[in-house]
Amino acid sequence: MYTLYYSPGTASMAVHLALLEIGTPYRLELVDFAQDAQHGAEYLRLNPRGQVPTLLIDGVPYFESAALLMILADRHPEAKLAPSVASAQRAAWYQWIAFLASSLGPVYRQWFYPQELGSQEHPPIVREALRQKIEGAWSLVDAHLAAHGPYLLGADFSAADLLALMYMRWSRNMPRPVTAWPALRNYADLMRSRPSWKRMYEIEGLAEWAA
Ligand SMILES: N[C@@H](CCC(=O)N[C@@H](CS)C(=O)NCC(=O)O)C(=O)O
Repeated sequence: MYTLYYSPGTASMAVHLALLEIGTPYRLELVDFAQDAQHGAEYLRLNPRGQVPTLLIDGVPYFESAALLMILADRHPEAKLAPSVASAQRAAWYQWIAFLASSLGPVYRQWFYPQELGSQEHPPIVREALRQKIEGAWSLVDAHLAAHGPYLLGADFSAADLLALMYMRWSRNMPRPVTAWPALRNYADLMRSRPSWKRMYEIEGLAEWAA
């Protein structure tokens, strides 16, 4: 049994999508950012980073969205969220998950949390550097999809695409949203047509960037 500690539209989104794709029973626990619940003693016992997501698996808490996607994919091979172990596709799957989690995750975090770099608002030079890093990563993905799409692994959808979808959504109010790149635009549309996306929007009460 799974319990997902989440906040709407945040890094818990990819894990929520994976649970819906799998079709396994799960419970949702809202972590109320308005009440700073992510820093409360009770939640910090589950996730010492004070962040979402946290996934309880049979009562044991785990964190980091990319890791949670890989754990769920391995626990539910029938959902085909990961290619078979030792296949060439599996190697590419690790590559894309690691690329997204390391090249986009921390930089988005810096973009959205300037106080962690010491100011309430980034000085223009820092914001520009972060913008370039994010757009550089998306340009790489766009070129890959244009040559080898429609999914990150080619013909087959996988959990790597759920991680990409979450990060794509976060670009919606940035200077260059992913929909400004042609292949990324098609990819976003393809991913947003999945039933799991529509269901997650209903459950989390989201509206912006629905389709
Ligand atoms: N690397 C982490 C990042 C998690 C993260 O930054 N979560 C944000 C929401 S997107 C959060 O919990 N923010 C609340 C806070 O830091 O106070 C992951 O991918 O799980």
